[in-house]
Amino acid sequence: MVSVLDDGWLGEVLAQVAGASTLDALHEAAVELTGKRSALSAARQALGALPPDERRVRGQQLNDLRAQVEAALAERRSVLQAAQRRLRLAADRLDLSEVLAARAPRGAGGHRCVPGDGRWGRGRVHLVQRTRDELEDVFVGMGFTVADGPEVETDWYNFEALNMPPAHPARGMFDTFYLDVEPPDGVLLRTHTSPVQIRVLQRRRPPVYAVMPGRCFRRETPDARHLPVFHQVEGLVVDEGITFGDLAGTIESFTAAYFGADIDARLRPAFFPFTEPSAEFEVTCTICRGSGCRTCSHTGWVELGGCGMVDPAVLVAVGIDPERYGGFAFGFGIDRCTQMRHGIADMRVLLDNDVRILRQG
Ligand code: FA5
Repeated sequence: MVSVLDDGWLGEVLAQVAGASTLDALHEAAVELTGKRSALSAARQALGALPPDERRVRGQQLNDLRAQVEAALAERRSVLQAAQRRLRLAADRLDLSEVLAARAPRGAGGHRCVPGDGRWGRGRVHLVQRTRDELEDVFVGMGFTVADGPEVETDWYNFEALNMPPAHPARGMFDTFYLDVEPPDGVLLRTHTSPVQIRVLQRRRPPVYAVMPGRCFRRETPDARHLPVFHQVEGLVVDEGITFGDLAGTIESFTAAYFGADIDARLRPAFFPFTEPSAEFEVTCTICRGSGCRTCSHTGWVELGGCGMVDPAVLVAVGIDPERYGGFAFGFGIDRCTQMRHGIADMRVLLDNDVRILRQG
């Protein structure tokens, strides 16, 4: 090999670096070219024997050479690392269509059903998601817009702005998951979609006609009609001259559009701190057709949601003049709607991953 300070040395070294085809080979080249036993290090050690002037000039040349070699090594390293990352990503790629094809059941004639032949798909929309989409369509058809809000909420949005100050007894209606962050008990998983009413009213001025679907969380033991994680669709109308008749008419139109005309629905007086007057909205239990069963706790009716006229205190909390504007709000359980529409006796099956449920999506 030529000596470090010969003309051809740097060219040879750069070619060696460029020729390293793996990170291991590059590491070996780096040790050989810049390590303690390298020609560069030997040349630096030999500087001591030179007269001071010559030592300074040679020293500077050696520094420049080392810098160029190290830069070439670094550049080659990043090229090889990028190539290695690409290979790893390609190797880790999941081909889900193959998995589905391999697991596809055999059709009546013994042949494998293939994705896309109508008997086996690449995945389905879950029934609850489908219900959510259908409910959105119904309300969009009635002139509502769709909005959403965060699942992690502050106490103010979930309770206070909805007329439930700390220690208000109505908070007991909502068994809440609090998050362990500051301030204590100040951040929670929303227990209903009603806080999105507040967020919408902070963003928009009346007239407001909006629905707000989303996931909610409550510390509840699952049973035939309850899950700890479930979905609601909130509705909010704020405009001039809104009456309870508008609320009742909206719910009636929604029931007819979503469940069909032959299901009975009724409003029963109820209490919510953020609406006055308030009502619960129920439909005939579709499992027993009203005769009474375990699903409806033998009442013949299943509650789908709560509703009422927006309490003036809520409008004041977001700076809207309650003398001029009024409105109504409602919150339905999407899982409950799914349950009643599809005759599901126990809501827990929606979480079971039973293919008989999943295939209906
Ligand atoms: C509320 O959550 C109120 N925010 C509704 C409301 C909105 C009233 C606007 C007035 C104005 P409630 O806790 O009753 O109300 O729940 C409403 C619906 O959500 C219930 O009727 C039910 O359909 C559904 N729901 C409530 N908890 C669960 C649960 N654990 N599992 C499944 N669905 C549930």
